[in-house]
Amino acid sequence: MIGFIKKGLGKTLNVIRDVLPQKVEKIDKETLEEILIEADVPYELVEEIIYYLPPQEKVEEKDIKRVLKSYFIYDINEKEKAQNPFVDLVIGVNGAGKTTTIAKLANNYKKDGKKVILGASDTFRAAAIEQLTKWANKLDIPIVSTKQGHDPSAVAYDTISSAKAKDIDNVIIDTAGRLHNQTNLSNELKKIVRICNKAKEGAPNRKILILDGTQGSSAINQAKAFNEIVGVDAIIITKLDGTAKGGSLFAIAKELQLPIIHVGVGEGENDLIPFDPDEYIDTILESIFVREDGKK
Ligand SMILES: Nc1nc2c(ncn2[C@@H]2O[C@H](COP(=O)(O)OP(=O)(O)O)[C@@H](O)[C@H]2O)c(=O)[nH]1
Ligand SMILES: [Mg+2]
Repeated sequence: MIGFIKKGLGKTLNVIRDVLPQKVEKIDKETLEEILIEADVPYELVEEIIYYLPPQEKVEEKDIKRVLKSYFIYDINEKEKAQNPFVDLVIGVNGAGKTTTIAKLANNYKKDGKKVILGASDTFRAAAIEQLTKWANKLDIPIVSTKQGHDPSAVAYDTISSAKAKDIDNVIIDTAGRLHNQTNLSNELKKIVRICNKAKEGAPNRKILILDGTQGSSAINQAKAFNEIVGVDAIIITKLDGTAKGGSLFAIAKELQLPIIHVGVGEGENDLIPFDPDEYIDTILESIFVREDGKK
C-alpha cells in the first residue's frame, strides 16, 4: 500500500513544492503557514497549529508531526466488530462518490474473502440504480434493486434479509444524495436507518459519510448536516487524486470528531485505500524536510 497515498496527494505535494522548491532541515513558521493554507487547511486551524509549535521561529519535523497527529484521534467505535452480516450505509450529497466508493469497498471486502451484497437504495434516479448494477456485474457481486421511485427502505430491508438468508458477511447500501427537498432527504435517510434496524438489530453497523475531496474544507458544513440527521460513524474522502486540497483532512477530522477510514484516489475498483494518519502526515512532511539519507 505504500506509495498509494503519495499518488493521491500528488497535486497537494505539487502545491507545497511551489511554495518551497528546496527541502529544508527546519522550516520557518511563515513558510509553514503558507504551505498549510495552500493545501486548504483553514486559516483558524493554521493559526492553531502554529500556536502549538515551539516558540522558536524555525521548527523541526518532529514538532510539526506531533501537532498534526493530534488531529486524528477519533477512532471507529465498537460496532465495527458486530456479527454477520455487517451493514454499511453509505450517505452523502449527489456526486460525492457514493456509488463508486461502494464498488471499491465491496471489492476490498471481496479481496478479504468476504461475501458481499449491495442494496441499491438510491431509487431517486434510474441512472443510480443502473450504475450500481453495472458495478455489481463487473465485480460479480449480488445486488438487490427495484424500480426508480420505489421505497428505498424496502430495498434496504430486502438486502439485509437476503444477506441473513444466504449467510453473507457484508451488506453495503447506497442512498440518494438529493431528493425533491432537504426535508424529504432527511426523512428518507432516517427511515432507512430505522428499517435497517428492523431487518437486523444493530444495523446499520456503520453509517459512512462520503465527502468529495475536491471540495476540501468547505464540505464540513454539509457533513455536519448529515451528522445531525442520522449520526455519522466514519468518513471516506473521495477524489483526493483530483485536488490540491489534501490538507483539508485535518480540519475535517477535527471539526467532525470522526475517523477518516479510507480515501479515494481514482475511479477504479482498486482506488480506495485505508487512511493511515501517520502515512498521510509523513508524506506531506517528506515533501518539506530533508531526510537523513539526504535524498530529495
Ligand atoms: N478521480 C476520482 N474520481 C472519483 C473518485 N470517486 C468517485 N469519482 C468519480 O466521481 C463521480 C461521481 O461519483 P458517484 O459514485 O456517481 O457519486 P454519487 O452521486 O455520490 O453516487 C464519478 O464520475 C466517479 O467516477 C475518486 O476517488 N477519484
Ligand atoms: Mg450514486
